[in-house]
Amino acid sequence: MKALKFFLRMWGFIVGMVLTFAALPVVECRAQVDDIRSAFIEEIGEVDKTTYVIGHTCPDSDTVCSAIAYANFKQKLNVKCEARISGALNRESEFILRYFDVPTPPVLESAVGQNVILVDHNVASQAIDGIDEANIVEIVDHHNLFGDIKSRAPVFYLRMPVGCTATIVRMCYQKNNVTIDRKIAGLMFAAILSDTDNLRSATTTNLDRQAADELQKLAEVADRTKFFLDMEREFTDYTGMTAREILFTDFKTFDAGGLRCGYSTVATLDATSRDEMSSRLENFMADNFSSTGVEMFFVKVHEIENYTAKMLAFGNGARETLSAALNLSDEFFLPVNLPNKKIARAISAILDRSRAA
Ligand SMILES: [Mn+2]
Repeated sequence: MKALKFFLRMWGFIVGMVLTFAALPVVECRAQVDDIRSAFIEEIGEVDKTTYVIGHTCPDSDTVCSAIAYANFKQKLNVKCEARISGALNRESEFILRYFDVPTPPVLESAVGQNVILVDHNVASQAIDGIDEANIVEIVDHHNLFGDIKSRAPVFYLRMPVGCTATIVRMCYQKNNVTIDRKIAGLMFAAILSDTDNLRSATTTNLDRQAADELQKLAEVADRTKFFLDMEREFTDYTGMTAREILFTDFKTFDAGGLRCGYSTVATLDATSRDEMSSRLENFMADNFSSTGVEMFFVKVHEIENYTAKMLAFGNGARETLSAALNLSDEFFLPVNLPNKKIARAISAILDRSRAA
């Protein structure tokens, strides 16, 4: 009897909590979004002007798809919004838009004097030209805070530590009871798979998984992994590109231990193409390393099917540095594809230490 009473009491409590927390954010979030936005737009006197939703430069699929999906969300709340891109789409994004039959948004050359909502970035160096002279209305992002973007008035800033901006955008639809159309669901689904490497990256959260599950159903995609591999087949198609072009497609530099280092990521489809690509890049570097402009050059050639990677290192002491940084065997094989940031940090730590010694 006592147990039953306790059970009923707990049950009532749980139902009460669920109802409260399910209902509250819907009402509050909607009020917050609309109030903050209209107050800001009124303050800058541009109620009738279109706001452009735009992602970072060198657009990837999350940046493009989240811009389209968030613009669509705002349109459904009767806000004058349109998606824009900062430049040419990569092959993966082209595949996604083609697959779901969504037109490519126009390019926005300059943000000067425009009302903009930034998605998938929060640093000026990744934003389109003229961001300092734009009216930033909102930021929706999932990256570390760097804080060098300045706004002219208080902005609605939605930032969550999840694997993909599209996961946050999907939450906005959900919290505001806005229905998601099949095509838009497809874009967000694809963006999540792209940013989280098919839900396998270390950045993947349960929210990303839940979002991907729901969006997959709405998008009517039967097989998640098959769709992901079809999408990546386009992305890893380096046909017609020189080894140099491949090395500089996804390339960043960083300084550590007084040395200028380069870091490149190359994606391949399976273990065979990973090894072929590694040999090709090694052959190229044997003759051309000196023309890359860095003192150490690290390359991660990962493969998408089993999520492994092979590391390459070029330059004086680069192999020893990498070996110490990642505790690697001679083949420089990574049984699980590690995040680039983690690898770069480990390399930096070794170089800084050896300089200090
Ligand atoms: Mn992203």
